Amino acid sequence: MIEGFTYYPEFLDRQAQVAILQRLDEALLKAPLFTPLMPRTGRPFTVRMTSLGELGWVSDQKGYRYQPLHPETGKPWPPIPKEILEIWRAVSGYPHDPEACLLNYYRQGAKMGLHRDEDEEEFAAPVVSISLGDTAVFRLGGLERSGKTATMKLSSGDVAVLGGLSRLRYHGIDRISTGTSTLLSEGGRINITLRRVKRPI
Ligand code: MD3
Ligand code: FE
Repeated sequence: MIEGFTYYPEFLDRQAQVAILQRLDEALLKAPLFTPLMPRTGRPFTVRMTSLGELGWVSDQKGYRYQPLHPETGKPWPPIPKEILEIWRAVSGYPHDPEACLLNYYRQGAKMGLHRDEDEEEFAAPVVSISLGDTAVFRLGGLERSGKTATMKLSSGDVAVLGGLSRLRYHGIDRISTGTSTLLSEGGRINITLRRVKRPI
C-alpha cells in the first residue's frame, strides 16, 4: 500500500480506449506532437508531447511552464474531450475540473527520466494518468531523488491516481515494451495526464 497512490488496472475496456483514441487523433490534427527540449542544455526529450485544455505544459531552453498556446502553431490547445473529463470526475476525488491534459507519446526506445511534477500551483489535486498502447515500465520513488524506487507495469487501459503524499513523489518511465498492444496502429504508447494547475478561486 502506497499512501495517495491508487491504481485501477484495466479501468478502460477496449471500446472505451478506442473511443478516447479517436478523440485524441482529432485533437492531434489541431495540436500536433512536438519535441520538448531540456531547459538550459536544449537536449531533446525522447518523448514527444502535446496538450489539450486551457493550459498545456511545455519545456524549452527557457524552462518548464504551463501556457495557453501551442508552442509551434501559436493556437489555443484543443478542449479536453468529455470522455476524458469523465475519468477525472470518477477517480480524482477533486471537486474542480483539470485545466491541463498532457499527452506523452513514446515510440520504441523513448523513456522519461526520474522527475517530480511540481510546476502546478495546486498540489491538493491529484495527477490522473491514463495509459494507452504498449506497456510501460513505470518507476515510482519517494519524496527525495535519492530515495528507494520500485517498478511496476502500466498497460493499455490502466488508470493511476497520484494524490496525497504521492503527489510529489519522484517517478519516471524506464522503457516501453514494444509490441505488447495492438491499440495504436503505429505502435508505441500514449500516456495522458490530467492536472489541476491553478488553485480554484
Ligand atoms: C507519480 N508521465 O507526464 S504517468 C509526466 O507515463 C509523467 O508518461 C509518465 O510522469 C508517463 O509527468 C508517468 C504516471 C504518473 C504521473 C504523475 C505522477 C505518476 C506520478 C505524479 C507523482 C507521482
Ligand atoms: Fe511526471
